[in-house]
Amino acid sequence: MLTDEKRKLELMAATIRKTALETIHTAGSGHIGGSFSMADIMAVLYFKAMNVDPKNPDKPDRDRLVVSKGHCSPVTYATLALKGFFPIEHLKTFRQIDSDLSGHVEIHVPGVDMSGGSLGQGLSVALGMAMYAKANKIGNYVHAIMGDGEIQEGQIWEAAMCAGFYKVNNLIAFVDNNQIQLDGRLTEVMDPNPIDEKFRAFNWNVINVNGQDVEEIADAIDEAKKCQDKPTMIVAHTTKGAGVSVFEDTPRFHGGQPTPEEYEQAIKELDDRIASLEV
Ligand SMILES: Cc1ncc(C[n+]2csc(CCOP(=O)(O)OP(=O)(O)O)c2C)c(N)n1
Repeated sequence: MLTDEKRKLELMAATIRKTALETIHTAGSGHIGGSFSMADIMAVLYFKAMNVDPKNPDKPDRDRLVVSKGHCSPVTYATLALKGFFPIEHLKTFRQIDSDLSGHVEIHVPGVDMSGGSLGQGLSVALGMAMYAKANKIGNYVHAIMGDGEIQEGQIWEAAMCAGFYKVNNLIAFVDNNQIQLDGRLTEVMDPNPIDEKFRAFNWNVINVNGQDVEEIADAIDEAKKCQDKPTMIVAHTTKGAGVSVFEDTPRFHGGQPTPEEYEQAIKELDDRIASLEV
């Protein structure tokens, strides 16, 4: 990847984080930790990899993304707004009564391909979309992003078995492996690691990446598209709350809110990062 492209994607990831945090702050609620850990994946998907058109959000041959960890609506809505699916100003209505931007991703928001919130269902939905696309020779890719706590759900493994058996190679999934779920650390609750070996056993093409490295993420997606006979699982090794020191690897920021001082510090860190990446 050219240095300038990498810088632009990093700038986008930092801008997505800041926009998501401001959105949560205005609402007074929302999930910071899991939004921040997947921000780099979102930057690469929407600003490099995915064939989508904000002016024509329903075009039939578009690539799809199922945000299976549907509580991460802040990062999803921030990304879609920055991409131009709806005005950034609209984010101020997040989680307000009568707003379409609710706390979990909703399909009626322009650019959203599937509603989420009840964890464990997204891989099955993405698999269905991918199989439909293959059967109808649409030629697009279907992506899904799951949490590492989420994959404790049994339905994930039924979809994993089916996708591997039927060689659904237009399915590109991610696990945001940030090691923290709602109740604390995976190792204290029920650890699904090693995730790569499990998906490999289900006949998936598995790629491990640093999920905070836009170049590694982009390379893995390119590699996934070359694989002709398997679905791809990109195990993204991430840090919950990545990008702001006070949020990083801290279970409290799964759904908890920063103090006013922590918020100011977070915005300052993100502003500094953005300034360092702007030319
Ligand atoms: C079926 C279901 N059970 C429980 C919840 C409540 N819940 C919301 S987020 C969450 C933790 C998810 O952890 P993880 O998948 O690791 O997400 P991340 O850390 O990336 O935010 C839980 C249990 C839910 N949304 N759906």
